[in-house]
Amino acid sequence: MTTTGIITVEAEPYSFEFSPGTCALLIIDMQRDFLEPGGFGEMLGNDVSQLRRTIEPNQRLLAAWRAKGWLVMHTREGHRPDLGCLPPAKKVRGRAPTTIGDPGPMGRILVRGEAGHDIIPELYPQSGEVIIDKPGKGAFYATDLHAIMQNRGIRQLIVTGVTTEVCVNTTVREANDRGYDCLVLQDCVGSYFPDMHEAGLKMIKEQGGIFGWVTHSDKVLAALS
Ligand code: TIU
Repeated sequence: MTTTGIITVEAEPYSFEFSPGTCALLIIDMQRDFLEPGGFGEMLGNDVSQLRRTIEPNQRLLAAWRAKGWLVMHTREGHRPDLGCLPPAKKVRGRAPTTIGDPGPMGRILVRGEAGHDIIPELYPQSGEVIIDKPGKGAFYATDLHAIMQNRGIRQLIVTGVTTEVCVNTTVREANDRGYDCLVLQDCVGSYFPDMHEAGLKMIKEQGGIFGWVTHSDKVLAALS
């Protein structure tokens, strides 16, 4: 594992600096139900190609991060099979005919252990990588992510995954309030809605980086090489 020196990444609103060993890669909810044709996301009428464009850049970044031997963490949004951690408000929100916990195209929708809840094969976690199962949009709410980061001395996160304005934004805000720095990679995060993607990134980096930093994965790869 490479652990020496400060690494500087060109970013907005200004350079993001991190020390190897205290910065982790956090990949949010790259799950089959959100990304695959025939999954829950597409069933709701969403254009999954908007999310699928993030797969390749995530693969490149993940390979580079793994080659360094640095910490990788993956999250999955979902619920216990008995739905004990599914708030009734979340169950009924949207008034869709099929909702979380119901049988869907790839098993019960967003239920842990079902095929659709799992991470896409292209970015499948390797042994030793952390998997956080989260019941909410934010990765800190009702999970042990904060404890894991504290115990491993992680102070900064490079954040990728889906969707930009929902789970990525919520997680970055939660991280910011807990004192962590987040660098969000614009090509490695995606939304079903391009205008929401743009707004979601802008909200993070405006006002001097009120929630964090934004850049392209090429800038991280350049800094790592
Ligand atoms: N992971 C995540 O963002 N969950 C969502 O429900 N996103 C939507 O954009 N709906």
